[in-house]
Amino acid sequence: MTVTITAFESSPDRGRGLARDMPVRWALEEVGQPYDVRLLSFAGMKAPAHLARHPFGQIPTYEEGDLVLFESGAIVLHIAERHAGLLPVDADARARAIAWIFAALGSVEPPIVDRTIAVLMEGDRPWSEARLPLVEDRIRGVLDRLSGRLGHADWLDGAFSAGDLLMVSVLRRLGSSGLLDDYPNLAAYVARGEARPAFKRAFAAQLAVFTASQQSAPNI
Ligand SMILES: N[C@@H](CCC(=O)N[C@@H](CS)C(=O)NCC(=O)O)C(=O)O
Repeated sequence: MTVTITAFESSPDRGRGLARDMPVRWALEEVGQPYDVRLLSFAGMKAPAHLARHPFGQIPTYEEGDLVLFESGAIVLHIAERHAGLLPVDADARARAIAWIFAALGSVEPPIVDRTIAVLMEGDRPWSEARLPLVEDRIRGVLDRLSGRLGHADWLDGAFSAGDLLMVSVLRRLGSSGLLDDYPNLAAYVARGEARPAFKRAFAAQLAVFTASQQSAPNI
């Protein structure tokens, strides 16, 4: 059955693959499921047709026949449950991999997104300079624990899973912040994720959208 996802028509991160269509693309590539992409402008995301797919008017969404899903975590979990390769077969190991999905999105991502907001949207506020170190301390608190848990392992719990896919996706958002520099095992973990052929295909696909939109932009 044809799968269609939604993504930004014009990537705000200039093709760095930080938008949340990226983990969905990556999961689809990992399991070998082809997909179509419906590109949306910011106005298109808030139009009734898209609000019917996504209550908050955001990307990504996922359509497969009559099934319409939103939330990148729910979409990746759905893909992992329908196809082999992203969740262990053993029931307990599977439950733990799903716990890592929730950990990535519920425990690790919030302070990281908070930092992005602090830098990009609140940087001009008088209290911003005093607040940023507090936000970064909260990120370090989470990274300390995550780094300790990962130790020298390749992945968080045995073989690569949807939990790793989302954890790597979340950690990538730290980008040039320098916060991963103190955690060589986490930096190597992210690099390991990015080295996967499925990641590379997904990254190239989202970058191609950005490159094409740049070429079609008027030269002013
Ligand atoms: N928790 C949601 C967050 C979705 C989200 O924040 N999407 C962003 C792109 S990464 C978006 O659509 N931003 C535009 C907007 O909110 O208007 C998920 O994981 O899917």
